[in-house]
Amino acid sequence: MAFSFQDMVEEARLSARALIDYGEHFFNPTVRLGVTGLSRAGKTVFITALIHGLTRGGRFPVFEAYASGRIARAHLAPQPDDAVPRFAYETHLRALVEERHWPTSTVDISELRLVIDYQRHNGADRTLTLDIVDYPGEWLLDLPLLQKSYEQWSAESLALSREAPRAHLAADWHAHLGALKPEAREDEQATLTAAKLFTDYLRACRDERFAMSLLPPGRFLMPGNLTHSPALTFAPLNVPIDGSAPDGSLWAMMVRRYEAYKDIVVRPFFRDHFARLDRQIVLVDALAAFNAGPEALHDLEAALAGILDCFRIGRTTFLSSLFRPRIDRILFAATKADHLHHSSHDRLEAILRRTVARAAERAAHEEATIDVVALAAVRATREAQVARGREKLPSILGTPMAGESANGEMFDGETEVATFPGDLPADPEALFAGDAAFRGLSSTGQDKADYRFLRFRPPPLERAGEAPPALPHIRLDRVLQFLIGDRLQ
Ligand SMILES: Nc1nc2c(ncn2[C@@H]2O[C@H](COP(=O)(O)OP(=O)(O)OP(=O)(O)O)[C@@H](O)[C@H]2O)c(=O)[nH]1
Ligand SMILES: [Mg+2]
Repeated sequence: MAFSFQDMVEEARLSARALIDYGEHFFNPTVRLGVTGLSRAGKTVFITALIHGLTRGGRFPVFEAYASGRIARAHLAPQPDDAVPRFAYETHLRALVEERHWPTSTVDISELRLVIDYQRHNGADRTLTLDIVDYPGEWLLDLPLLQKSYEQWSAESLALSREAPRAHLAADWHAHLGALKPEAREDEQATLTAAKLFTDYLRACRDERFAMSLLPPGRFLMPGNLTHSPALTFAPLNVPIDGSAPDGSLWAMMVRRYEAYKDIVVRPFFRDHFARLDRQIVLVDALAAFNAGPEALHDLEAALAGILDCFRIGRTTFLSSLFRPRIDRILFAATKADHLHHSSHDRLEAILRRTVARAAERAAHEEATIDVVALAAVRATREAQVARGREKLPSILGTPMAGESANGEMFDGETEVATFPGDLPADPEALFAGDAAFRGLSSTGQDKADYRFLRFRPPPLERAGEAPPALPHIRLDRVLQFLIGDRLQ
């Protein structure tokens, strides 16, 4: 592989940063835990519940250090990185506990430091610092761009946009693209229109009816302070993969901006955040894909493969073997399992395992250990058996959010109802058997879809005296055991 001057500079910066981190970690053992997932996957709720559980006494029987009483105390410490926003834990917790509302959507990276005082198995007192970094999964899916030329990226994006259900959503953009001549003189207005139509198409794909996952470049849908900047104003063109752009052409302008996107957005993210992580949890909203249909599930599979590739790209892109990205444990977690009866939790886990299987096999020879889990960071439902005729159906009880509807009934956000969420298949392959494997919102109405998961409000909590109430969860302790259990021996 050829390395450019830029790669060398990048490598030097990475190494310097890694040296500083190494020095700090030597005196003060630290785990940097990355929490990621696509938009609405459940990152904010997960981190809030995790911190709350560790600092205020959650019920974690499977988290050994905690259950055996070896953790004396866990407390928040000042956020260490001056340039990264602090994770607004207190605000998010208040929303959940006091108001029974889910936290508002977050679009940027944020970070929080938790310090855990514990006793080793041999009796010695120790401290582990846990830095938790919340960042959008969309940023991660940008990393593969580092290895792609503009022409390659254009060809891949175009091929993807011609598949169902994307082709329909891309019609306006395709029509505009058909009239563009890549070799013609550069033209700001044509570029602006192309970028806008391309972004509209990406946004339409994200709608809950389609729930597509693979939508790079990530910042097009969450531009933040780069809104309208040239680095975000480009789009794919119909150009040959091995062609090169004539000087002064529209094509050359797109290439320049695509490269600027990599320089301004992708490389700094890699260097300042991704390369510094030790452990990673990837949250996945599989239920949103079941709601939408088989295409959404296939897209999710491709996105997860892309995410797993990122961990490899990190290892092969940069020169040094000494300061390579060091993530050694990756957990894929299907969130919101409280929407299912517990009899289906293992099935959800099996489906997620199947979804990441192919990509995980390829990654098997890498240093990272990979696992999957189905969890609910905050359990919003209870379980009950509801009689229907002679049958007893395993149901879940919860308060649907105001505005949710099912079977023609609109909910007010106050009334608790029992729903029968439907069974997931015992054999995950059943869901992957082609585009007719199950019916989702992308091809049929709400009433005919095979899965329809309602959104519930956070649960009412019982207070015992002054102590803050514990948040109910599903398998959060298993997650903790996998992610940091070995560092608390
Ligand atoms: N029932 C249930 N719903 C959840 C849970 N976690 C998240 N949700 C739902 O998913 C939505 C998104 O959760 P967030 O934690 O805000 O997701 P996020 O990944 O931080 O989303 P962005 O900040 O928009 O990227 C919430 O508003 C809830 O409706 C859970 O454990 N149980
Ligand atoms: Mg968030």
